[in-house]
Amino acid sequence: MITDKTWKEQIRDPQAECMSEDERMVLQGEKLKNLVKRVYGVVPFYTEKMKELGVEPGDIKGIEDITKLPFTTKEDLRDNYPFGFQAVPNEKIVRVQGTSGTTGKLTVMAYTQKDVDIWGECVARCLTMAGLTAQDRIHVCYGYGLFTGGMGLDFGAQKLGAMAIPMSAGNTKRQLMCMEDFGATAFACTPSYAMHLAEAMQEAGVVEKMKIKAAVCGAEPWTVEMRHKIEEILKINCFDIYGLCEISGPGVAMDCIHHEGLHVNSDFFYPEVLDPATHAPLKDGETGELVFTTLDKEAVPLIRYRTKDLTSICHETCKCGRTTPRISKFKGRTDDMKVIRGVNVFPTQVETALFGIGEVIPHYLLIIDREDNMDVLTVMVEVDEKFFSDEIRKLDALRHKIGDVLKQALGVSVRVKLVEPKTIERSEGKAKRVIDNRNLV
Ligand code: DLL
Repeated sequence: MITDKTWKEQIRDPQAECMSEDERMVLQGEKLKNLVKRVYGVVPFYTEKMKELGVEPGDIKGIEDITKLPFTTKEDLRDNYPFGFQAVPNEKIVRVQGTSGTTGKLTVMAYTQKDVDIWGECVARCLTMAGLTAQDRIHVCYGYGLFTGGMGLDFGAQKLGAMAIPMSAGNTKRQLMCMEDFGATAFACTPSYAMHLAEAMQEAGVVEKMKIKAAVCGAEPWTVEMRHKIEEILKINCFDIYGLCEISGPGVAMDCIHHEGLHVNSDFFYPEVLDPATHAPLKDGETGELVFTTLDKEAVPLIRYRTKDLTSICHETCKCGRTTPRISKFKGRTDDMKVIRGVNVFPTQVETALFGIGEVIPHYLLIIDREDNMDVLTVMVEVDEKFFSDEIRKLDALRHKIGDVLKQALGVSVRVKLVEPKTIERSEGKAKRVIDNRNLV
């Protein structure tokens, strides 16, 4: 759906984003050789791992040699917390950002000025992909602070020459007031918060007053159905932006107006999709774990970082003209996937199924318990105000209908708990979709 009549495809750096596959591989190969030389003998982790594998910097002659190199995991970063992977002297570091894992210590990443510049450039490419230019005013409601969302979008807006409005998360009423008063033309936040903002604008009757034409949403998995819903309410175009703190932050990849996968800024970040169990490279279209090598990063370069995100890759040229490899919308993470009575379940499957049911709204929560040694999945679902009824019979029928749809979609039976509109907590950052009580037992 291209809702903006003045829409015109723009590419910020055609040389980088539209180069041939061969040219890109040569560039990536040169950068990889240089990267290995930069870390070998400097970052003890890589020196030791390469010695263990019997690989020396001279063995890396091109990008195809990447498979000779060791992997890096989140656990490795934790073991070297906070700055054990640093590859440059302290005086070159200009900032740190972090990610708050659900368990254990933070993952902290340092940046040189060049790292920040490249990060901003990647986000600027993404914003251009969303049709934005220096004329635009970008309302950023990702959190500022250690989380990379706020600063990342800010750096990108600045590079583009657009106006960054650094709102950070929270206080929805104030967000709407500033969006309207400052004439914001785009906003950036998590998809779950975008949905909440869309509903809030609708309720306040201010949709028509807004100048918003695009939203740049990411940081958590979301479905195409959720994108359509936000686009429909606000009559805008929504885009899916991906990134992770370890690799830089938002802007590692984003989908263009054709929404046929997220374009990876692969002149800076080399993507591989591997079988999570065997680590064998997968063919285009096959789903596996996304692994990234940061080709240019100076402060904390990472080799073959295992993201745990599940996706597939496509190397065909996109309708937009970009030749950058595209990764499919994320299904979830290897550690997001819940195994319920032997069946693999992702929260996004529940989201897709719920969008097919007219009477509910896409706010949901999965609760997993163990009763008599059996996994029990309860899905809490909000009923749309229009359909909420005092009649037990009607609600019972709806509950059964949702239960049948979910069983069909997931392959396991589900207990459905209907709740009144606005009962499930709205998140201002990443939404919490699952409570797994089984670990507590
Ligand atoms: O979430 C960076 C970011 C900020 C991306 C703002 C987009 C927008 P972390 O906190 O390190 O960084 O979390 C990274 O979030 O490995 C994915 O599991 C998930 N994630 C990020 N973007 C998407 C997306 C930021 N578009 C982790 N779709 C990643 C699905 C996403 N999952």
